[in-house]
Amino acid sequence: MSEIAAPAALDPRELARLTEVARRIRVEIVRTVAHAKAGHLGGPLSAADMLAVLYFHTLRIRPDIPDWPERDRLILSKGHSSVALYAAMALRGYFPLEEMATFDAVGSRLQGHPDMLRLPGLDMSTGSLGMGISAGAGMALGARLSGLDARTYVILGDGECQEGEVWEAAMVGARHRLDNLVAIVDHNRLQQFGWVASAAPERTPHPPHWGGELVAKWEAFGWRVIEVDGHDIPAFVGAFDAAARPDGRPVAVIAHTVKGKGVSFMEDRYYWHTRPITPEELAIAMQDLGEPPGPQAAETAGGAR
Ligand SMILES: Cc1ncc(C[n+]2csc(CCOP(=O)(O)OP(=O)(O)O)c2C)c(N)n1
Ligand SMILES: [Mg+2]
Repeated sequence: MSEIAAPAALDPRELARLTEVARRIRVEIVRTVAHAKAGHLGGPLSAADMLAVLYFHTLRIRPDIPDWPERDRLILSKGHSSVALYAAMALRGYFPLEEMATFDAVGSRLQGHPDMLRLPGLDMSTGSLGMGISAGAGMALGARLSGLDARTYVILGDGECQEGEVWEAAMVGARHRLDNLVAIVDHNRLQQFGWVASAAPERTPHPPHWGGELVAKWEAFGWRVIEVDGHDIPAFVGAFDAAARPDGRPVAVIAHTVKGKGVSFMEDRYYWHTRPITPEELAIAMQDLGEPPGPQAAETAGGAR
């Protein structure tokens, strides 16, 4: 039986702070992809709230010492959502926010997919889907063998969970009772070209809602499963607090999310997985995200790389 995360009783000021961080992550995602004229939007936007809670509340990290040995580890296994990770890291102080303007450019530390050899603070290079959870299992095992109480968090896409390697790692996690390992599945029910019935009813043989399938799979592989509304910040805090109370099993947090969350015309539309955004669309997106139009937004829209 999966658990449903009980919302944490957050101080209203802390809730307001985390909510604002998530909003700013979304603004940076859209602005950065518009400026770069390349990049992903749907997946980064669906992961903004989990990243805000992780980087600003849950993770034990020191941005001033990115390789601090006792830090918690975070792997963005769905590496195509790098722009969301970079936004969270910049806001948290790993590097100047202005550097976001170099996203995906030749020579930048902010590559289209995370490169740990370039950017301090990245625990793993990702982009080839299915691999992050294996690295995470190794890190969790390593932490235990080294006597560190660091925790390892891995963010996966739901489409990514079709990769066989995910389930090989899941078996390893259960076999070694890695209860310091937390997989977070961004369950937005879409991948690159659709999936659910609403995306292409005539083409998809899948049931219209397959949420139960992923819960049942992680449980069948011996993991403790916690379900959460992936855009509910107190519920996320509650889920991560619960995950930090070990019971001998690795934890899968199944986060029910909306792809493109926060931008009206992107929500639940698979074709916003990756797509250039026009200046007109950028203006609407900024309005949706409660960002006042400013010179920076206008400049960004037309800016060359
Ligand atoms: C091994 C591998 N196959 C294919 C791709 C290309 N690809 C990038 S994103 C994506 C869809 C991922 O969907 P999902 O995991 O659901 O991510 P999200 O919805 O959060 O964007 C695909 C197929 C890849 N990066 N790696
Ligand atoms: Mg998905």
